[in-house]
Formats: sequence, structure tokens, C-alpha cells
Amino acid sequence: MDNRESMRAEALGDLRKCLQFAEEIGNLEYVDGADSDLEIGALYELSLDEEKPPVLVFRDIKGYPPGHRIAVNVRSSEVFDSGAKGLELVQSYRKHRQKKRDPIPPVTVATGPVFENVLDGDAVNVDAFPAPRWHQDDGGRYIGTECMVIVRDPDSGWVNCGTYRVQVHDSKTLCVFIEHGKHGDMIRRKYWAKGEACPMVVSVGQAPVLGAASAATPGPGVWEFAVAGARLGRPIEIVEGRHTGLPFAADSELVFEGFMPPPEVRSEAEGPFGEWPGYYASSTRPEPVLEVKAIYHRNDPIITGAPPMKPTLPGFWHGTAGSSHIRAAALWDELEAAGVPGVKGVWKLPGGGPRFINVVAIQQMHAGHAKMAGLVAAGCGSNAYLGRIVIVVDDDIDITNNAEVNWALATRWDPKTQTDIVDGCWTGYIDPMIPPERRESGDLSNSRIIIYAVRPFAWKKDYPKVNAVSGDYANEVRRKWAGKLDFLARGRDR
Ligand SMILES: Cc1cc2nc3c(=O)[nH]c(=O)nc-3n(C[C@H](O)[C@H](O)[C@H](O)COP(=O)(O)O)c2cc1C
Ligand SMILES: [Mn+2]
Repeated sequence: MDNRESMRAEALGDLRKCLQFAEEIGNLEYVDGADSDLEIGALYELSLDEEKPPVLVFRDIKGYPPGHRIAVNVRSSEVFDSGAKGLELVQSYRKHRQKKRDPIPPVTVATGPVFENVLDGDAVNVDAFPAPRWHQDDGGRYIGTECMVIVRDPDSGWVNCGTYRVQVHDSKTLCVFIEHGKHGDMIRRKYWAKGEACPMVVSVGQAPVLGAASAATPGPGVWEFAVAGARLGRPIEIVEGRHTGLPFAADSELVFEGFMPPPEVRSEAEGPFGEWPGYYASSTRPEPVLEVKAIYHRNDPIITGAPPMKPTLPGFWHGTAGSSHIRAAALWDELEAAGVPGVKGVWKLPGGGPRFINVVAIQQMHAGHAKMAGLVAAGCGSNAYLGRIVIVVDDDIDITNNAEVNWALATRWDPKTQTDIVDGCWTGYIDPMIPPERRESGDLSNSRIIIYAVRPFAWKKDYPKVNAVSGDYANEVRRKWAGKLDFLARGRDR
């Protein structure tokens, strides 16, 4: 393992080391004295004008103790940059490329830095911590963006961690927005069905690997803590909350523990919130709340932030909140797990964020193969929620290049015969295309288009030849004219 790689491994498992490394390599900027009301959010949004924005650490936040910090752009830091680009970058996030290891369950330890400060009962005051109003039309302050919402399945004991946004309602109450059908939602409903409040822990500052695992979509029953452990090659050290017994990382920065009563017992207005599709679509609705019984935090806690921003911003695509390369890797894994052969690449087109516009390149092997890939991509676990478009192309298309995908659409797609439209798919409140009356009634489904922009298999052999110089001949000519023609040195390989 070279130095860079061991630095990455250490940073992945330790937020403070990660920030230290980012500073050492000149990839971190401190912002002192910014206002948590809009200013921090605006500075973060402006940082996304760069494809690879620096890590920003906000200190001395107006009205809060100087040591309470907020860090953004952490998971997209250069600390984790392996230099891979395009499909190679996607491949690097695939499980089997990471010498797929079995999940490593967490280990319970007696105590940890998270218990440096314990606030219980009357001492609970959520307002003591900086919670930004990130976007201009946000309906409140959000302390949880790059966060973990931790619940335990009462039947199986499975502990699920999901990243779901968390709004401050008052000094003892948080509002958590979990879209219907997410694991955290399915689990909390089991408590509510028995008339009980759901025990819940919310961590709003933690190691990058835990943020990544919580935003990812391993199947039901899989502990995100164990997925994170596998990624690190060692178990995550956990401690237990005093009120709920729920686990959280021993080195968590700031943790809220409490109970979420059934919505009919208590709900509060949540939102609006600027969302990654680029709108405030979910508007304001009543949502269940976390009644906070205890707060645990390290000295000078660091809140990790990753509020969503409009997905056309250059820094969004592979940024912490976008992670399109990671979701492309997950889709590629699931296509293969579902038995789709010949998958040569998976990509998320910019502008569609990590979910809306999916491209799958296949080496067509049999009639119906493209359809198989398209149907699985439109419906499999990591990609089922909030999709819109799946485009299947032949493997000679460079799917990381928008012009090439457009060329496939322009020249290999007969809209009438090479399209499926599927209705009634899983979407959520943040989908701007849900009409008001369907939103009101909770009918949160949408339609998908699957486009087969491939040479029709039945007459593939007769498909007109592509007009492009062959790689071999291009190289021959390149060799012959090398040194004599400047433009050849600047050209790309075929
Ligand atoms: C920065 C960020 C914020 C997110 N906010 C929410 C949210 O507010 N509600 C939600 O349902 N999903 C949200 N997600 C997506 C979930 O984290 C994702 O669907 C994950 O798979 C949920 O975990 P689960 O599969 O265990 O339910 C967010 C993801 C990221 C990266
Ligand atoms: Mn899960």
C-alpha cells in the first residue's frame, strides 16, 4: 500500500484525520465568521462552480461557540481522489473491484470521544449547535444533511442507517424527512403499527465512510455499519445510546437520541428545502418528529454538511451530495447480480443527478438482451426510486460523452419500436413532476421511459457501418506523421 492509499484509508475512517490530510495537501479552506443563515449555504453553492471544490470548514460561526464547525465537500475531497476518471472511476467503486469483502459487523466499545459531553433532560438544547438555513427558500434550519438516521428493526434486530435530511423544529425537537419506502420508513412503521414511538439516533458528524454507507442503498437486512466496516477492512467501533440502546460510532461528532412518535400522535411542518433535482418540490408537509432525550458530542464538534444543490453545478456530479459515480457503480453491480451479461459501462448523465438519466452500455449477445438490461436498470433496488430515463446503448458508444449518447439516440433509436414506457414506479415528494393533487393524496408514483438506442439485434450485421477511421490505421498514420504535424500530438487515441 503506498502512502497515498494508506492516507485515503485512514481518512475514510476518521473525519478529523481526513480534514487534517485535506489541509496538508492544500485542499481545505477555513471560512471564519460566516452566518449560518444563508451565507454558509451560498458559499457552499458557489464552491460547486468548480468540478473539484475544496473542503470548506466553517469556524467561528456567527452566534455559536468558535469551535463548533461545519465541514462540506468532505467526501469529494482530493484526499480520496485516486486519479481515476470516467468509467474507470465508476469501476473503482464497484464491489468486486474492491476485493469484495464480506460485511464486517461493528464492535461495541465501553466509551468514546462522543461522550465527552452528555446533555440529558433539561440540558437538551438543539439550538446550541449551528444549523444552517442553506437555501434561500428553505423553511427552516437543517442540522442533518450528510447525516445518519439510525433505527433498529424490532423483528430482526437489523440496524439500518440512512441519510435523511433533519430540520430543527425547536430546542428539543427535530423533524426528519424520510421518503416512503426507504428502509428507515419501513422500520419506523413497525413501531407505529404497535402504537409505539420509534427509537432513533441521528448522527450529524461522522467518518466519511459512514456518510457514504448511509447514502448508499444496500438491500434490506444489511447493516450499513457492516458495509462501512468492510470498506475499511476493520470493524466500526460503536457505543450505545443511554435511552434507546441504539448504536452509533464511538467517535461521532454530534449525536441526537430520542423517540419518534406515530405521526397521528405528533407531526410538525417540514420544509420547504432546496433539493437535488433543483427545486423545492416537496414544499411543506406534516412529518413525524424526533423528540430528543439526549445529546452526545465531542469537544468542538464538527457537523458534516452536504445539502443538495441544483444538479447542473459542475461540483455536484461526483460531489458529496451527488455521488453519481457511486450510484452508477451500484447500478452496474446490480445489473450483473441480476444476471444481465455483457454490461460494459453504466453512467449517469449530468443534469439528471444520481438518479434521473441512466445510460447502460452492453455488448449485445442475443435478441432481447437490450430489453433485459433496460428493464432491470429501471427496476432494481439501488435505482428504483426517483428514476425517469434509462438509455441502453451498444458498447462502442462512449457513454461518458454526452455527444456520443446523443448520437446513439439520433441514429440507433426508432422511437416507435424501441421504447418502453412503464407506469406506476416508485418516486417521492422531491420529484417536481408530481402534480399537486397526486402529491396531496400521497400517490407518489411516476412513469419511466426505457430507450433502446441499440442496433436492432435481428439485423445488426446489416446495420450501416460507422464512418470513422479505424484505430489501427489511425495509429499507423499517427506514427508516420509524428513530429511533423503539431495537431497530431494534441489529438486523442482511437
Ligand atoms: C446528502 C443526502 C441527503 C439525502 N436526503 C434524503 C432525505 O431527506 N430523505 C430521503 O428519503 N433520502 C435522502 N437521501 C437518500 C438516501 O440517503 C438513500 O436513499 C439511502 O439509500 C437511504 O438509506 P436506506 O436505503 O437504508 O433507506 C439523501 C442522500 C444524500 C446523499
Ligand atoms: Mn438500508
